[in-house]
Amino acid sequence: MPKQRHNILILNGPNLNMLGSREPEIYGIQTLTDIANDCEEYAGELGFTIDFRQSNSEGELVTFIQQARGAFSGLVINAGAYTHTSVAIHDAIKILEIPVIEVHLSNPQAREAFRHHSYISPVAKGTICGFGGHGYILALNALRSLLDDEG
Ligand code: DHK
Repeated sequence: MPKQRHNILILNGPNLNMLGSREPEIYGIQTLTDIANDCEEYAGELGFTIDFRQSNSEGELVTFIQQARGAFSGLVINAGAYTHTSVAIHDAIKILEIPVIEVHLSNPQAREAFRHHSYISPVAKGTICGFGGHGYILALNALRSLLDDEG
């Protein structure tokens, strides 16, 4: 039976537009465009349509999350450094009634202490970290099974 199609929003926070040249030993050599292209291709196989966005602005990310209500069935978010600081993004996600998967390219738990706390984790269904750009693909897979289970 064909899977039900869903719209998925993928949000990327500050400095993720610099991937490829930004600390490649930590974040890898893929650019954000490479990751977006991989997601686009894989989403097609899963029966998803994706909207892949990046912003350096906390307020803009909050607005994107607010606008996701009614327009998307799932959210994948790498909030970048706002992960560790943003009560505003935490609150915006709390209002959303769709599954949210938190993604990080690196493993923040294996890095500096200030990266160990996430404001996103308590309002996410789950977190995927440490697998570079492949984490986004894992997150799309997680959303596919969550949405299938919802029926
Ligand atoms: C990305 C960032 O920009 C950092 O501020 C986070 C995260 C980790 C990542 O690994 O994708 O601490």
